[in-house]
Amino acid sequence: MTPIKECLINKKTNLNPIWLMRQAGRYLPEFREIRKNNTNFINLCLNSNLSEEITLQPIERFDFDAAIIFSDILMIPFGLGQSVEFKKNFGPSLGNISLDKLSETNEAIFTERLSPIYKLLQNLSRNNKLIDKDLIGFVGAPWTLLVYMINKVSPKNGLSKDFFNNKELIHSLLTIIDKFIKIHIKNQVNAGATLIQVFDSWAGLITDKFDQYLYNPTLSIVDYTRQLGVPVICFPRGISNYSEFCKIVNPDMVNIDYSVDPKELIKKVRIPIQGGLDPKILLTDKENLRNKTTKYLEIFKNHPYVFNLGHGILPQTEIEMVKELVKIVRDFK
Ligand code: 1CP
Repeated sequence: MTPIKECLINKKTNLNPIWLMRQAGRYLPEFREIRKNNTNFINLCLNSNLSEEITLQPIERFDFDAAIIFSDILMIPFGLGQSVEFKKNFGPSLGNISLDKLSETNEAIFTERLSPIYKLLQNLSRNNKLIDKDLIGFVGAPWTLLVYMINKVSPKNGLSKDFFNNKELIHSLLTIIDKFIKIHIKNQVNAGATLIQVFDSWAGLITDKFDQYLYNPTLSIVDYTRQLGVPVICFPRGISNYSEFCKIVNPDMVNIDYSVDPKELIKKVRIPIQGGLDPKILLTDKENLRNKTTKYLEIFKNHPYVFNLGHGILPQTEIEMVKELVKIVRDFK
């Protein structure tokens, strides 16, 4: 059994397996080299050979315990026929949606559009470099996908004023999103994903109706993934009540962000925990990195814990600091 599964399923402590969110990508020179010649990000995600190479780059450098496929949460809107573009120094930009147009996409069409992602997983699951490692497939959570599909650009400066205006659209979209997230998970599992992570990057923007936007839709995805026999990790970034989330949604593991006090959380939460370290710590110095990393490891000594960050690794992170982080975690006794 892989170290992450030992932790998740057998609740082993002190193993401290490690992988990093966004480990494949922007901070790696070998990624930037490939990206330079592949300016269309969606096409890069749909190139199984290059995606395989990019997925393996951090494994070759740092020997992480899991590979996360090089893809994006916005491949679901793309698969549904909504246009998705990534603009330099701006981020994602999505096209207008109409329910009529979305309803033209059935399971077969969606699966065909995203077939290179499933081919990527099939190839990786046969790759010797991933023996004894997990292969992580992922999806955006319903709320976060709803946000991008309606807001059409990153909500980092807030949701548009009219975001909640069309209740019928929101209701219908959530039904469609639920269906296609499940199809995408099923396809990834059939192609060899051994774990699924659900990224709810904008969960912190939910201020009321938690049942409608956070708990019920996420629970539906978690229950479905479990039925497929694959463990599921949830990352509801920025929410204020992780212990309530764990009680209601009860995923196999929860990834915490860096605003969570880990000492307080383990008093209330029994399920395995992943992550927490502020990615900005990797931009400081080795001594500070050691102190902050060791703090997490000490706190989680008697709790099943997978080392990770409290959000994705930052583009300006130096390779040397990532190497040091892996060493600190592996040497911890
Ligand atoms: O070179 C580039 O400019 C592309 C940068 C990039 C990369 C490397 C984007 C654009 N996506 C990715 C890959 C990616 N995205 C992965 C696989 C690689 C890995 O994890 O190692 C994963 C898991 C994601 C997930 C993702 N995409 C999330 C959830 C995690 C998070 O960071 O919160 C989100 C919100 C996205 C949307 C997205 N993709 C890319 C950008 C710039 C954004 C928007 C972020 C925003 O709204 O501000």
